[in-house]
Amino acid sequence: GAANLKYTDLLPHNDSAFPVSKEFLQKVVDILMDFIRETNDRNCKVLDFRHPDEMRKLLDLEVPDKGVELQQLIEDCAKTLKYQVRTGHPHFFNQLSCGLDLMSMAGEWLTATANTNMFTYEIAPVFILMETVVLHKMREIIGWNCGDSILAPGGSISNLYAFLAARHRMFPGYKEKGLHSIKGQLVMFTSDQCHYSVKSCASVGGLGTDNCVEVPSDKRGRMIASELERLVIERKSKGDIPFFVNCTSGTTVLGAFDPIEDIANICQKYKMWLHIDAAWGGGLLFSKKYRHPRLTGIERADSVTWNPHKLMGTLLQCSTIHFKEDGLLLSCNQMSADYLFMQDKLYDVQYDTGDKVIQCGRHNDIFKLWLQWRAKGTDGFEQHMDRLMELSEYMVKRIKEMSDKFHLIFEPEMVNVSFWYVPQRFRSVPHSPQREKELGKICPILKGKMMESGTLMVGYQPDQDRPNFFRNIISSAAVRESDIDFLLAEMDRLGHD
Ligand code: ABU
Repeated sequence: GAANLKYTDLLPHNDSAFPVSKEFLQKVVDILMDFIRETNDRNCKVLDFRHPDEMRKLLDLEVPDKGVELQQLIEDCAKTLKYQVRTGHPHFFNQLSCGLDLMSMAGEWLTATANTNMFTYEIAPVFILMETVVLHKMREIIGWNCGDSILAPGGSISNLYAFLAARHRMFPGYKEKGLHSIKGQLVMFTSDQCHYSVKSCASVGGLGTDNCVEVPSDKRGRMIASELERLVIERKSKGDIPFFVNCTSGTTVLGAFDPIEDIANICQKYKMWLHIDAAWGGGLLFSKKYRHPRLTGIERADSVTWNPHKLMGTLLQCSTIHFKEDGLLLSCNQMSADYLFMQDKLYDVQYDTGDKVIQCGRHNDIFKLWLQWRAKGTDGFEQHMDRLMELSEYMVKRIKEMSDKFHLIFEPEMVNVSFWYVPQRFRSVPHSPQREKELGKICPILKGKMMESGTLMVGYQPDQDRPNFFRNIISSAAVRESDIDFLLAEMDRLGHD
């Protein structure tokens, strides 16, 4: 047993410790298995919510001067997962990333054991080659037979890579000379529904957020292309330099798709870089049924962000950024650190991909995606997308059938279903801005009840046009029609006057 044993009884501290190390790790695996079983058990709760003060008292989080015994560490592992929200539970609809794909998880376990860094072929040969193959395949699905790509730590950083490459393409001198090499004010454009990381590019990249112009969107959250052109002309007439447009394919809240073709025409006319943030909606590229018209024209983009950790269900985190032009990522970001990226190595150093990014250390996010893709095949991803959309359509249908209890905001373009719960006292009241205001007040109260009961998690938020409303996400392979029925019944049970 693990009693009285400490980490010094494990490998590599004790050469004959393989049996003890194996026993310890198997106990950890048992805890993981319990978590996986409970995650997939509809009779288990999604979470055991505690307020931070209470949680702090339930846990011993101190990092001591003298290390604790293995037995205690095993208990620590179990307790940590006990209070973790089960994001793979079929009744977790709260984030864009839901679900627990076991193949991808197996990949993550192997990745952790290999424990390597993704900057050079020298120390990650198989993983670097996998990255090359998978990213090439993703570019083909976008519609390119050329280009370059990289895995980045999240969609926000992927978007930043696009911004940096766009500026480098237009002003290659910026890398050496900095801000003063650009005579004029650079301006970028994005819809008022875009992910906040786009605005952050303007801040981080030295433009200032005032020079990230928010283009109005229509009632369904899609950028109004004529407004984009009007704002580009307006900024040009002031002497500014419009250079970058972010077009969102799958907005965070409403799941809206900006009109790519119209935006691409404007980018072409005014010689601006077209970036498509398909972090969320990119998965629909797999689907012959749903790809068009949502992503029609995506191949006209200069760069595309696409996060497998969202619709594709790859374990967190797994984000990709793709460029139509090869060589740009390297020339933009290369620093040629001569302790890492020596040019006289025994192999072809173009595989030392770490010099293409602004990070040094880079986590291995490819193996879990590669293994998952091997298991599902491209066809499996297509079926997954079609199923998620089918379930969303089912939810919309059920909400419409229960229109006394739920108010659908509009028919969504993807798996974001936006609605209000209507308690008894508002059911006979005609819909109006005042009623919306009242329904909005109910969202945080009902969400609080969901978390306290631990049976369900659905997100809510306000937007420019509405007070709080619920945004339900179906991106988990665990969800079935009966889970949607449960969701609506449970909201009604918890929300009842
Ligand atoms: N854009 C990050 C994901 C946000 C969400 O899960 O709602």
